[in-house]
Amino acid sequence: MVHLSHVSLSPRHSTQAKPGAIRPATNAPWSSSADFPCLSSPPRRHRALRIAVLCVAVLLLASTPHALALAPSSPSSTARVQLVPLLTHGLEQPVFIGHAGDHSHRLFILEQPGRIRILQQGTLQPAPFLDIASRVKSGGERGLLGLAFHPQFRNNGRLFVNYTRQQDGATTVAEFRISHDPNRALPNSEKILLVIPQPYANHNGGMLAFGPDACLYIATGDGGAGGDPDNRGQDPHTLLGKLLRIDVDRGDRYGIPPDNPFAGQQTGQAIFALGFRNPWRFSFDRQTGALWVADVGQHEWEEINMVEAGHNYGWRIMEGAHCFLPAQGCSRAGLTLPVAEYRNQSPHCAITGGYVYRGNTMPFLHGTYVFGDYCSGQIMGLHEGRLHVLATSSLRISSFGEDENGALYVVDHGGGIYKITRADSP
Ligand SMILES: [Ca+2]
Repeated sequence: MVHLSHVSLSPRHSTQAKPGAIRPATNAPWSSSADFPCLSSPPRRHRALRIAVLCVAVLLLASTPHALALAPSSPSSTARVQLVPLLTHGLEQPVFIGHAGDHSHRLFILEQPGRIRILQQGTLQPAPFLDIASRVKSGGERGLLGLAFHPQFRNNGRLFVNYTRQQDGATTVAEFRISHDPNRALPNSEKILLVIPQPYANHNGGMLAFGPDACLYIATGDGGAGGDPDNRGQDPHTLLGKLLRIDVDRGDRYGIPPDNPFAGQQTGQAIFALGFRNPWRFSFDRQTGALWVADVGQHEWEEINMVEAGHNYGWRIMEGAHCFLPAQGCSRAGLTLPVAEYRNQSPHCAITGGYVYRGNTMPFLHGTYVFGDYCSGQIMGLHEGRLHVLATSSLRISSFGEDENGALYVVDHGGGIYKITRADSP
């Protein structure tokens, strides 16, 4: 159970947009591009903080190469977390939870078969927010996998999903819009932005999130099978095995931010970073803007990366901080190593990326990257280069999520939603 050293409480960062009610679709001009374009580069404060955080990470990596492996709970810890159940039935294979940033304090839950559900004031709404199950091929690593609300959602009603499409299993990123009823999106409003054919059923990535630059980031897996047989993670001409970055406020379907690493080239313009195997979940630190990507490993290592534009995170040359192909003596030139890793031996099997905690009820957890493992059910934290076990559970952790206040939630693939609280909370 948890034992984290106390850390100082930093000022909370407000992610709130300007006040105002949710506008029904018929009254909204859908003209967000004029007020909130995807920036060509991140805001300066985010960039400066990201560089500072990265420097710390690099120093830790350089000075303590063996500190990466999972450490036991710190004996100096003075605080613990617990999981408080919010929902334990009524959901089918939930794989994500998040908020719309619209001050409504609703939580939106993705059901893998193809529905978005709303948890409002503690009650699961019976009618889905969106039901596209007939368009989704679900099962295994396929299904409705990602959801992101436009940064100006409360004004423009635009949301984005990532799903495996029914007819051929291709990864599909599509936009939908809300209806007159703020608790219902319009199934027929679908606008498909991006279709990426999948050579195999597994490793579909799936996460979507807007960065502090208002660009939409998309995680893709390496296409599947095992060992990335076609070396897609390293191939800059395919969108598989990458983190992508697009501008949903420009272009016909989307635009390419001009500072994307391959923006001026024939292919791969949407690529932001490469060398991933199956980056199932990633997140932005709401205070610093740092981009944390958890990449699911092959047979040995689960890894956490701090991601920067144009960097290569190694797969399939490396698995975590270790050579994969070749198994020994690989060249690390030009590769960026993870900031942390742990072995995926039993009971662990696959990392589920989480969030840097920025809520205001657990100061001891402030600044800790909270994540978990799908098979072991352990909730873990990375803070100042050390890994800690924060809590143990029997959950199959499919995702984490944040609410508008920065509180963290755990999603149990078996059908539950849990809030992370202090162990001494009622
Ligand atoms: Ca890697």
